[in-house]
Amino acid sequence: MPSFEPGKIRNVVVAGHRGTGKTSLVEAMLFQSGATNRLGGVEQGSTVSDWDEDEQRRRMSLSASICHLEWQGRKINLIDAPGDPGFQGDALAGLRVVEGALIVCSGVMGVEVQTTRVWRRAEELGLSRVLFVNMLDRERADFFRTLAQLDEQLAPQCVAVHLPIGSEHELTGIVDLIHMTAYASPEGAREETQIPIPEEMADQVQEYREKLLDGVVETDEGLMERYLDGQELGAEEVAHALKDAVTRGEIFPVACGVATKNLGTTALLDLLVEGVPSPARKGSSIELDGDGTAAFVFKTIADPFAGRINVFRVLSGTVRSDSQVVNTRARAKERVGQLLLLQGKEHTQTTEFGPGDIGAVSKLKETMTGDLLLSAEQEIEFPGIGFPEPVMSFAITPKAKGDEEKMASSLRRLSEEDPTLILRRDPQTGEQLVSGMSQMHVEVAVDRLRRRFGVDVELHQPRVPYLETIRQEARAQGRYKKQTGGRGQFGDCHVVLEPLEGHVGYEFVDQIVGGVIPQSFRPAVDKGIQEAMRHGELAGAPVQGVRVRLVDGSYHTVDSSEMAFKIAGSMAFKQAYEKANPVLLEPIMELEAIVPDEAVGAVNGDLNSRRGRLHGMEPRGGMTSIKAEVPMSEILTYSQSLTSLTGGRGDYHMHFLRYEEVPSHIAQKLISETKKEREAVKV
Ligand SMILES: Nc1nc2c(ncn2[C@@H]2O[C@H](COP(=O)(O)OP(=O)(O)OP(=O)(O)O)[C@@H](O)[C@H]2O)c(=O)[nH]1
Ligand SMILES: [Mg+2]
Repeated sequence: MPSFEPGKIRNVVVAGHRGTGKTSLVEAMLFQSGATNRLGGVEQGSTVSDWDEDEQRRRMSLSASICHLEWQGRKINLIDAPGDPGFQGDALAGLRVVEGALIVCSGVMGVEVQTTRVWRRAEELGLSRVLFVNMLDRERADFFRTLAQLDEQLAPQCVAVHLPIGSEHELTGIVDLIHMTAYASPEGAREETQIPIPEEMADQVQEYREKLLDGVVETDEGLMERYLDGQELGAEEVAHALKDAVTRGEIFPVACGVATKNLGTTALLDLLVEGVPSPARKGSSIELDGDGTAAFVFKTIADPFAGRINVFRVLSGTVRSDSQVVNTRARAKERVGQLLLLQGKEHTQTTEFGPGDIGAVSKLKETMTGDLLLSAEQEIEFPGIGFPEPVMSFAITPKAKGDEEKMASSLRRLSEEDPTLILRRDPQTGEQLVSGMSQMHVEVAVDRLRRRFGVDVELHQPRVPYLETIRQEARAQGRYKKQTGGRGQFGDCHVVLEPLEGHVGYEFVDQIVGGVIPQSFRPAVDKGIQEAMRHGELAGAPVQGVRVRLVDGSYHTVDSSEMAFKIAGSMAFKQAYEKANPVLLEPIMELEAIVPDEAVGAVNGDLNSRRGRLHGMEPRGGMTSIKAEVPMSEILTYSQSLTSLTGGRGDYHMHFLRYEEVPSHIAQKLISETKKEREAVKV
């Protein structure tokens, strides 16, 4: 494919709720445009964009696919985004680099949770939006009911540009109200063909054409005057004015069809060409400027054959093969070898991508998703993707002993590919944690570990990293003496424990006077104490927030050793600790939940029952943001609860805030559980 000038490119993300037919629609557009010569199906696992083995097995998209086609001499880059909320990272990344969003919804289900979310996101980014009401062949599908919902729930400027001919299983074609023509998809032939507008639809077509014109002329004064004068407006003029209005986000055209029957694609492709602004257009969401080359990497694929592939959007200039770029984050020069044109999993080699285009490159060394590649050092700002924070964590362990390192390195590769999959080792519990956007998100990662890297793993609920600390000063002596035959052991020390501000840190203060413990043995006391602090006596959790003063002691010229003083230190600490009123601390998280207004009562009640403390509510356009502090132990499985409390419409994120004392009745339970565990070990 030759390089396209920016005016002849359209970049579009295909997004929407799960299972609304986005992948099928992309498949149909590729087929109708001649980019492919057969119409694959999701059910057969034969589509261009759901090429990954896990996608085919689950019959759903798990990551964005990059496709392209040519229509009316324009290159349309399509990013087929997954609908499942667990895989939204890719949809968000895609939306960041395009001018238009094609939002697909089902004619049966209408506006769903994810439809609204994608809509809002596209709105925030100032993208042109085209809607497609799909699945009109299904039972109980209704284009007009869906249209009314779009108007009501998304924006009153959603205007039908296509109409269905017939309905449900008797749907036979669509009418294009912009070009005043119609299309049918004859059984067997599969390629959509143009037909005359059925005569019996004349009145309805007239009605909706007028609605469309009303909408369009509202946005254009010149047209408005002539329209009110009763002059006939030409198809081209209308298309032109519509394009302007769509570009400015003043009208959201609603198309329709049946993706699996390749019905509605011709008119849809026309609409994308005419309605979505090209990268060259002033005022489009990503302005191109500057002399040099700049490209933004919005996706990274770990390809089993080609290695790592970075997918980028050219912001300015031309990216050429066999050139050099600078990665601004890694501050490294990267050699661009082969450039790749992606069509799902297929990639063809190519030599350049011009401004505004979307392309890929393999074998860069340092480059990751979110990076900027420049031809030379220059001042350029491009806001990041803003990936959402993961909301669920699991502890992950290999099934086979000895697979730890392999598991860790494979997980690292997966998380490079997917920035919403986060790895972390909890320093306190020592557990390897993996966090993601949903249970399924993490489970898919587990599948991939097995299939791609041959590592079998298990997921567990992570342990809460409790801590222990003291509430008052206490003094104790630790005396270790073993003098039976031969050389003995002797160490003796007195320590005072004091609570440190904020329950954090550890200090060791040497206050020995007169050398009652020789200098050389004092660090051993410190060491012994630190070892004892690793597992507090209450619940075996690490002890923090203690200052230890070493105040007195004695020694024996022959029997004293570092070893003996280490043990004495540990003994002294343990005895003083018991008297220092020790308590258990738990991590408190700061949580923000964004929920539909009608769910606020239920969500607040639930947070209360989780020992949550509410500290603020704010309206967010039909939704309410609830802020609360909640103990981590109570919120490990919050995601499922929030989903059921809000019918899947609630979102939340949280982060660690501070440690706080565990209320005594709960602490008692934890302490007795630990005791039982310890006794079980002893038996
Ligand atoms: N009857 C009918 N079925 C459709 C239509 N479009 C898609 N399907 C079917 O609906 C299911 C979901 O289609 P997909 O194309 O995978 O939907 P998607 O939006 O890409 O799904 P995710 O990427 O997982 O969110 C598949 O079984 C399709 O065959 C349609 O227009 N009519
Ligand atoms: Mg899909």
